[in-house]
Amino acid sequence: QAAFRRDLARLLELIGTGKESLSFMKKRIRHLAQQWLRAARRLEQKLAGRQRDQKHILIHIGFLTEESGDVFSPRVLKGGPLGEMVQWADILAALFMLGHSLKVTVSLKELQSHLGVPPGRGNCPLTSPLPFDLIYTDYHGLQQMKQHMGLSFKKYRCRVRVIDTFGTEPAYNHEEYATLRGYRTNWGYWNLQPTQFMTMFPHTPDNSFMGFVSEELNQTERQLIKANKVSSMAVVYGKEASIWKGKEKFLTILNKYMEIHGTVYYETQRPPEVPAFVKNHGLLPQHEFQQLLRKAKLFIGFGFPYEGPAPLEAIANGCVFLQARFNPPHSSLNHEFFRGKPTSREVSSQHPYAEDFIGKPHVWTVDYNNSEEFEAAIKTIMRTQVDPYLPYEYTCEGMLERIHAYIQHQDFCTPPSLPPSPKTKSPAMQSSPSPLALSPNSTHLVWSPSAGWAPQAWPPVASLQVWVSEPQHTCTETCRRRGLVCEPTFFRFLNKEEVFLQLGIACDSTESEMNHLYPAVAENVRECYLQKEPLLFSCAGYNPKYRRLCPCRDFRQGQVALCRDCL
Ligand code: U2F
Repeated sequence: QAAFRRDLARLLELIGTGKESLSFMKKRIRHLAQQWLRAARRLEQKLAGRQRDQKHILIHIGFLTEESGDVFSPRVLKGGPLGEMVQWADILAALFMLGHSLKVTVSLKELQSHLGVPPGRGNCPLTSPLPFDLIYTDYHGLQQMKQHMGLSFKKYRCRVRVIDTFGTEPAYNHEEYATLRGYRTNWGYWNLQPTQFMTMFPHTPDNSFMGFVSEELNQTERQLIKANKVSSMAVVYGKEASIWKGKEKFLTILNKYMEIHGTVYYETQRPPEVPAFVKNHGLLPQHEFQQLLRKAKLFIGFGFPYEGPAPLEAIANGCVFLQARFNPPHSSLNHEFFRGKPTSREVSSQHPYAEDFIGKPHVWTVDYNNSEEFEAAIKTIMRTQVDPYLPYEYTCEGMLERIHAYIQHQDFCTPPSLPPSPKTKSPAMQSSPSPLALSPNSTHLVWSPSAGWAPQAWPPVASLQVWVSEPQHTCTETCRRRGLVCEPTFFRFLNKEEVFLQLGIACDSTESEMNHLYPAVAENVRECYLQKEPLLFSCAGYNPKYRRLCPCRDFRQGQVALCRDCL
């Protein structure tokens, strides 16, 4: 049984020393310790003594190893990316607070010793069983494990969880398909279950949403913030000088109304990209940056960095976040930053989570090419009262709850249960009767109580709804429009010939093929397609030729990763 921890001191010892990145993470953990403790107590009460097994967990942070170049650590104090370290610090804290037994490594040597690979032996199978139930790592770490575990990597890869900031779509993950269809990238084709990849924001339901946390405020702090807000104070998002390049036009407009603050790293002199009218504080320690946000009214983004933690922190501290809409959206197909990343996701603004999950009055997404719209937004924001806001999924309790549920229920090592069937065509294409039934208003399918079969599924199948997409929509979008979320683990229940019939779709022929858009129907030619390869079940992707069959589910308010009965 795993027991919730009562302090974080032992974790700080486990993390080790010798790198700026590790010091940053430890400082963060120390600073948020009380918040983690309170959250753990609340979750403990909520779970009311439920059985939770203690797992042996290895956390191997590959991007911080010398062997992968460790380009991040030397830039921690120089304005380099901190988002990844924020997330790893929070993952460590959450796993520790939940009471699991942890080993943490940031070097190849330590990795080998924990895995039981004798030094210098390299690419051989492990001689004894892997001593970990779970391994949290990143793409760099995955590569290192593959190189040093030999054939054991294949055997144990179901225990791996990959922390993957921007996400990996199924089409890029499946080696053969990615190679055949041009989805091959530097990072993809690991043939993992797509939900083994864990993202920083809920970018795509094809991956699991891991997240991070932001500081929470108590009632007194909220009141203080409201009383001390300076309605004419703006902070610019971006600690690297390059972000400010070419932004004079916007800064000049903004400067007409507000005092502009920045936290841009510099060595001795003001960076030339930052105009003289800006009050630059230099790169601040994280807690001082939060203090600055508490006073400011506006946090303004100029397009980069994409999808970082800072806008959530700003909104949590009562700022309005103003950002640019990207039209056309940025993606791996048209933007250097995303090129080679294993996703075709279209990024519609600097921070799509802020835009879609939070929105007005906290978030304004406007067309920066239109100076009037930009200026009008600033004027309205200055007059608008907003309260500090933090979505539940970014609180410590929300993160603990989510990771607890994943650890209890996600099992990639046991094959999923399928309906009993006398003749099996392929694991993805069963010939048994459909366990689904038409909803009372005949718009979609739901799990039929008379199916006489209750699969060991998580999320539980009672939350399933099957909808047919419009030709120009992904399953992610199809579910979203119905107030639901796409649930890829349910695809296996609707990948059946009979389901087309139940949905009133006429099929002149039915083929089973590898295609990340299947199951789907090409309506004009009345051809139906089933998915042949379960690893390619995907919420992402569309083609105007097809209407897709989409598995949707409900979700808990403020915790999109979990369905209502998922805890
Ligand atoms: C993102 O990385 P960044 O580090 O650029 O993300 P930010 O949103 O700027 O925030 C990272 C943290 O930096 C902190 C702030 C955030 O938690 O509290 N900070 C600070 O300590 N001192 C300051 O003066 C200002 C901010 C993203 F997270 C990465 O995944 C991406 O790789 C990167 C590029 O898109 O953007």
